[in-house]
Amino acid sequence: VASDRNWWRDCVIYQVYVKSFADSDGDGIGDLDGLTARLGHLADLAVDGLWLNPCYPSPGSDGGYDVVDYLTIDPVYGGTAALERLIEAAHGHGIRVLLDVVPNHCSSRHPWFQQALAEGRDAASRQRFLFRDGRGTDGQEPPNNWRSVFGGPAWTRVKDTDGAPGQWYLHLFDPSQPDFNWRHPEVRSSFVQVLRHWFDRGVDGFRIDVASLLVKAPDLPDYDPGGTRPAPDSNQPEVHEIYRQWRAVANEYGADRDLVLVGEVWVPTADDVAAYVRADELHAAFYFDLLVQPWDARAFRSSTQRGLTALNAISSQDTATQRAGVLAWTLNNHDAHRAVSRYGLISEDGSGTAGVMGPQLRRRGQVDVRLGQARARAALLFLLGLPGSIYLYQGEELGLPEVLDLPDDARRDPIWNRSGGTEHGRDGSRVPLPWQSKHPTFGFSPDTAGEAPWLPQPAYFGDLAADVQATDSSSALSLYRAALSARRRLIADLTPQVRWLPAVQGREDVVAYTRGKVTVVTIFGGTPFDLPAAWGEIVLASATLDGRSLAGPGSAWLSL
Ligand code: TEU
Repeated sequence: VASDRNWWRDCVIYQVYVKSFADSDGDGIGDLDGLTARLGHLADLAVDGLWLNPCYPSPGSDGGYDVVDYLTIDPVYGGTAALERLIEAAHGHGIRVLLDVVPNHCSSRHPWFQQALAEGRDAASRQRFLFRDGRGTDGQEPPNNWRSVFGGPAWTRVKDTDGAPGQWYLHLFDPSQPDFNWRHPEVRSSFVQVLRHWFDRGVDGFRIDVASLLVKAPDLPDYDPGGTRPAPDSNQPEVHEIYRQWRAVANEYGADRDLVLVGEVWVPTADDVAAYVRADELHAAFYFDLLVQPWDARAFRSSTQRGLTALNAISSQDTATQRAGVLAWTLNNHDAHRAVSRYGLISEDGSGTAGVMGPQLRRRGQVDVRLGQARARAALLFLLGLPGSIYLYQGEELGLPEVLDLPDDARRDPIWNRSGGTEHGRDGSRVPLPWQSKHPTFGFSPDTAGEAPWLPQPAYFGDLAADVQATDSSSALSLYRAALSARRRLIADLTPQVRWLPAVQGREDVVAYTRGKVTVVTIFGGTPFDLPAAWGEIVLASATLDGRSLAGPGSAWLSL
């Protein structure tokens, strides 16, 4: 039965930040034909699917998460025809394509928001958003105390049609990203239409942006940090109804298509995450708890187990025909500092990090890149052994560090401005990829390109270019290739459950788990570790082996 082997239950998805992957036309901006031309890289890596960051028409005030038209692809990325070419070519390699759907908010230039502004305070068109009168004298104060994730208040005041100060609208992110009112039926039906539109064009699924935020508490009460959960701006119970409806839409396309919906859910607990993958909801939900852990044996192990325990609780309600979804594990994305730099941070510079997840995701300071790379390699093998779906972010297969020293005038992330320049934001993980060490722009753009890459590449990217790494068996790229193909080979032998092994050789810094015949072991510290013979043959290792002695930090896979 097809439903026994849903591809998304144990897939590896590669996240493409399209703007920074490969530029085919020389305008300094990555595009879909550039991606299509480089599909060989992804087929060689043996990924099962791609998730593309938003490439819809957008003013680009938040990297495309400010959408003007959900039903077309921006010409700067090649337009809808380029997406069709990509899908066909990717499917030819057996690679599926997921788009990013952004349902919490649109661009302030979206026709609906423009209409709401133009028609004034009593217009029905305002009901699609969250307009409210202000508090205080003449409504000068925002309607409540909510803060934007990017810093500052979550409300902006508009002018009435006569030019006088008018109502306020809610934006949990930038003021250029007004939040939709998800209690409005037209908002609901329009997104069902968006899903069908792309499913009908061969898209295999969606990553759902800030999936937990869509519904707000009725009456929009003040946020009380000591108050009861959920907070009024997040994770309201009614949000789950939306995904039941979306799941039903995906199901209509049948077992052959086996479409996938994966939610970006920044929610407080593992149980909150697991609730999104109940059998009739999303197929997968990101488990970010692991992404925010420090490089520490106990932290990795307990975070992982919290996720698995929560998922098991949900899965205990499985029936013969209805099964819960899976966790989506990840250590990198376009919002976080790259793992190499997070794990290689040796001293902090004490600078502020704004935003909800900023502090854990984007600490700044001095980085030991070699140490960070060794730890990130070890983390990869830890991750790839876990049950569920795995999400990789472009450039991690090259061991790229976060670019922490971009010139300030190059920064594009709205966090930079909204924090008054105290937080650098997320541009450092979005720098265009190096493909060919000896070419201008390291092969990101054609040699004859008229424009420089939209973010400047540091000179050391040349040493990390894909072409250099492809022929170096000790490179990050070679490890990623070997690890993904090992995962593919062994997956059928893996038991669904993870069993943690007791501390071996008194080493508190070593974590090991088994899934049937296969053992995954990670050394968090710097001391070598003797791989017990009882664990079987060494399948692969992220660090140097001397016989059965594995250098730390490092991970190995073994099989009986
Ligand atoms: O991000 C959601 C989000 O809240 C965080 O990842 C956020 O970027 C970070 O906490 C700020 O400190 C999603 C997208 O992944 C992100 O790129 C968008 O900017 C955001 O939604 C708004 O659409």
